[in-house]
Amino acid sequence: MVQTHVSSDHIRQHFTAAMSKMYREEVPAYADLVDIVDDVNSETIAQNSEVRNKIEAEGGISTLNAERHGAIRVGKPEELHILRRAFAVMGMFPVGYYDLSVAGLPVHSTAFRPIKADALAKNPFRIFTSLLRLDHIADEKLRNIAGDILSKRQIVTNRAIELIEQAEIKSGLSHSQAEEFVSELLETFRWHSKACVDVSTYKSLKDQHPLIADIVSFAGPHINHLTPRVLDIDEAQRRMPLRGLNPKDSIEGPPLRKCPILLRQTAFKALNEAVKFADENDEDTMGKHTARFGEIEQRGIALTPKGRALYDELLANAKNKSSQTDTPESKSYFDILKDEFQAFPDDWDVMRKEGLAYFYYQLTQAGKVDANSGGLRQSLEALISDGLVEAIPITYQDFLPVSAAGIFRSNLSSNDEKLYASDANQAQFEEDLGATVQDPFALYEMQQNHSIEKCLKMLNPVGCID
Ligand code: OOG
Ligand code: NI
Repeated sequence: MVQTHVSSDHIRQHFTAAMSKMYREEVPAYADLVDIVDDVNSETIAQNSEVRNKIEAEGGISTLNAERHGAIRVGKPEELHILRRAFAVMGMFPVGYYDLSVAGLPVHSTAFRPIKADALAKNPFRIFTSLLRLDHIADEKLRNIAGDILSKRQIVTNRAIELIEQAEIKSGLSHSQAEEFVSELLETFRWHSKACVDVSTYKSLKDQHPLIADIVSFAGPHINHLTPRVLDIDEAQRRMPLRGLNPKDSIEGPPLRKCPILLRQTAFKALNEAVKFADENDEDTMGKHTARFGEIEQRGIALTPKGRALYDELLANAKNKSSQTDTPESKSYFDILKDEFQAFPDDWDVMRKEGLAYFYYQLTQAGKVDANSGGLRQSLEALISDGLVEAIPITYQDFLPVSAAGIFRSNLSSNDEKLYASDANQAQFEEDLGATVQDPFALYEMQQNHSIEKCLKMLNPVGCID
């Protein structure tokens, strides 16, 4: 009997909704953040018809409301490997390598996400996934203890593994298998209020680095935050304290602009939660662990390597200046950032002509009429200025290492903004992952180039043009 498969997009949608429900139940403060986002989004849509039309075109409010990303931290190569296979069932593939050793964090990361434009449009859910680098634990004895603890755990249920194998062999899952897969996989990301280490081991791991304690002390890689999309991140940041949430000091990423670039994100700081250590039996001896928080994001256009280099330079300047002028009467980080970014053109046309950002090209209504009459011979620029082709910004789908470090830091109660020597090891990461990570720039460039080819082919069915 031929079984019909559900699409990987459908499984991802289902998984996103299930994760959202679980996390709102586990972390009530996160449910409050979602309320703020819902309010800000509906107010923005009501006040701004341009935004309203854009959201409608993107699939309406239910597409808008689905979470955009989450994050987990795994402890050993086998865990990264099996999760890569699990995410593939949902059409999520590793894109980008993030070396967080430069921020003094003992992890390196990738983001599992959909690749194709139509899959991203349906549901762009990404999981930022970090792998612990055991070799970054300086104390040899502790390194061995951590390695031992991790070697004993299995983070994916046996049934989930069977279903992953099924999906790989049969190139998909049936409807009921997909439902079972999502509910089995959810177990991997669930919170465990009972640690699998005793208090003293926890303390030594935490002394080494709080991130190590978070990764090693529990039975699995609990989801540590989810991130919905907000249409006005500055307003949502302002509202957090009014709802009793404690936001991080500043929004990560570029300043507010007319033409948004890359990714702006902020979070409320991680909660101090009760956990029971392995050697504590008495209800009164609950310990504390800080790990889980809620985040919001607002995305802009994807930048080319040239645009990204400019972004990195301006951001580094702003960070340097603000650390030098730390007096009460000095300018705020936000003002310094805004000043620095004056040097980044805030105009789609200029950004496009200077090759700073990626665009998707399509025929305008007039272009379609012309295509039918045939015989055009013009360059892309001429077609744009004649109103036959239009350039639409391509949304950035990835993450930013400096921002990610800021998010990690604010949730590990660490103010260490020092830069450390890079210890990138993408080859090792890919070996552990069992696959290569895709280059985000190459994906955007391919999308842009395909769109140009398609326009030119439609306008010049037989001819060649420059
Ligand atoms: C991941 C932090 C990075 C982001 O949005 O940049 C991240 C973590 O805390 O595990 O999620
Ligand atoms: Ni995040």
